[in-house]
Amino acid sequence: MARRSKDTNKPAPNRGTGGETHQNRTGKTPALTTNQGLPISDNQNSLRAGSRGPTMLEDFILREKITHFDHERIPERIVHARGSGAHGYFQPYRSMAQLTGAAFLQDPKKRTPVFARFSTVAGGAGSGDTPRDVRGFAVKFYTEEGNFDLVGNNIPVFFIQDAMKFPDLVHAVKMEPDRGYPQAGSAHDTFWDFVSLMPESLHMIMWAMSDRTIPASLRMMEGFGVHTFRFITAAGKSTFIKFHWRPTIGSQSMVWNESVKRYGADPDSQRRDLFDAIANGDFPEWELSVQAFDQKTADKFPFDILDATKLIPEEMVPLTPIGKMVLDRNPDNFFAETEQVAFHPGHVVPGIDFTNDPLLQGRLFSYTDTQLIRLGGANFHEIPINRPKCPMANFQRDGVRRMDVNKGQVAYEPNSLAPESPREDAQRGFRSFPQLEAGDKVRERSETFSDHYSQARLFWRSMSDPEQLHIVKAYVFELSKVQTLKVRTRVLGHLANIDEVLLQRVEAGLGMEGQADRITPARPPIDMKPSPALSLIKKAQPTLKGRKVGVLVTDGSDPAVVAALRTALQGVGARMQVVAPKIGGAKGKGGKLIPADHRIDGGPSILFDAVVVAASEEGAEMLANDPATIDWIRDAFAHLKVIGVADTAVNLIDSAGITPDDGVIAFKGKGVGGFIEAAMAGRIWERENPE
Ligand code: HDE
Repeated sequence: MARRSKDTNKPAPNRGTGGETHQNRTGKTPALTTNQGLPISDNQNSLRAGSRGPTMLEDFILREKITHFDHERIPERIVHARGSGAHGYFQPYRSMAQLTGAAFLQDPKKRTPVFARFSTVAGGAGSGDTPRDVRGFAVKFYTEEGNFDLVGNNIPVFFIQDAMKFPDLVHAVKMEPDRGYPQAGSAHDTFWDFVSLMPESLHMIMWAMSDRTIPASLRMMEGFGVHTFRFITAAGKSTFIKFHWRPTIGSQSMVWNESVKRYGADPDSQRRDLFDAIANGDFPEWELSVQAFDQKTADKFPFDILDATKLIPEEMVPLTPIGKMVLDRNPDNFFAETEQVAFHPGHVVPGIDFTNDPLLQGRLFSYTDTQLIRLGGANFHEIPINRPKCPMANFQRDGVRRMDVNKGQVAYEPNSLAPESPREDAQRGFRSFPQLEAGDKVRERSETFSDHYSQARLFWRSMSDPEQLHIVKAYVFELSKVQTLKVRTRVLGHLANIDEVLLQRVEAGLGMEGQADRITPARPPIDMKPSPALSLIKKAQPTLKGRKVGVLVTDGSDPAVVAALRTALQGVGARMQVVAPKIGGAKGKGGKLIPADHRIDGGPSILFDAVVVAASEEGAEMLANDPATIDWIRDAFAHLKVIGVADTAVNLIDSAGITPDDGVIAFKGKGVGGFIEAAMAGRIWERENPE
């Protein structure tokens, strides 16, 4: 007879025989079950032959759990793998009926639910948030006429003109296939080799080397639809449009050294920042605008509106604001929503249509195709995040992981057996704009696509001095990582066609004066009028809205100063976080606890937009030789941040070896108000070392 050494049916105690924790169900908590609903008695131990014996194949509970775990990952996105998302809504300012019949743009009272996903492009899903990279800016509008996806980037142009080149571009920028690095970075030979042979990429490269690719926060990024689309009115009139998103708190970028250090200090800094802001009720907002223009205007541009490497300066066609997006809810489940969301530029609604941009045309194929492999079959539209929120009905059936249980005998159309089944809608159904198309069947790019340098020059000449300096430094940094000399000289050749001053500065930074491998442009560049709207610094408004300020305190710090700062910062819409030697907080002057958000080495100044050193005199003495504290102050200074200094902390600034300048604000003279005013003005560009 089988022998049982103990009764395994009795309720598990809070601690098992091996000392492991067991949490037992109480009246209110639900039972933990298998996927078949079977209550589980022990979630800590597998079934084994004796407490020190081998695990048994019979353990169907263990096998179910491990099998599910083994399949928890799906293939990640080939590009834009690393992303962060949020829910929200879009609301138009007024009816846009004069431009489009799209139902969600008619009524200023109507809120359309949205889900937005921001991403880096090159790195894998587990890479960090702050490499130098383009950011994806994709928004799904769940409109009453179906889902509209605006799948854009934080840069208004793209690297290539034809979808045919996309796999090459991505293979060139991704980690090199033999060595498996670099992860999430363009500073390597294959990327620069490719772009040096692709003059059409040079405009986008200027943007990629600019501050745009190191945004301070996802909440502060501009977004662009990139391609020219069409708005179509109810009466069928077409207007060309370009989509623009503008964050209402303004745009801001990091400096390069800061972004490098942030990657280490907190690889999730931007995902965390977005999540925290929404959790704190500080909802990110963007204004959606369009540049709207007709064919006659398009014909006057010195570039082709079908060429995705070109933008339309706002000074030529101003932005028409059409509404606002607010992101006010974090995902409940990252995987189910942010990972499984499937965007597609082909998801449009009546009133929005495509143009013949050959990059867009290729995208219209790619996105469904990629979801088939990524989300495991043709039914990805049934995943809750992808389902339209309006009625959806057709005769598509079956397939892997079909969730809908479609009823009835009829799965075809036309039919007479199911008169209640879905039918065409001649009035409200989507109709493509009937553009006349005629031409030879060719593999040929239009000659109107051949000016590759004028807009790169326009961008360079539209930048402020600090932005130009950053571009030069970025080229020098990236090209210094390129080991193949002829790739470097070829890139210099392109710079010669953009701007001689840019060329000279980059050559000097590389120590490669006069080595440009000159390239004859397909079409000589022209001088376009600079566009100040392209410069983030020129259009920045003084603000601390949505910004984070770190305050360093120690035992003995004055709680009144900390409280005054908090009130003042809240008043201007900023968030304050306290950094102390210990996470338990600091014992303030008079014995009052000042709670801490970070320990000093876990909350480096890299995470903040401006900082305050509010150590007590004793605290300043104690931290004078603490490397994390000295880095905290020195980094803030090197990253051009405004530093407020409480009266008691002046010596600590000395200990960090900093010579105070206009951005180091002593509370003694200027008070908390003086600090806030300086911090609102942004970074101290004068502090920056020239190249
Ligand atoms: Fe994408 N792109 N793309 N792209 N793209 C993808 O779709 C592709 C392009 C953009 O958060 C993929 O679901 C081709 C331009 C964003 O889920 C894939 C071409 C722009 C996202 C794909 C382009 C974008 C993607 C990978 C050249 C800016 C992330 C996974 C013809 C206007 C969306 C996926 C998200 C994702 C293909 C060019 C933006 C493979 C073939 C230009 C924001 O289908």
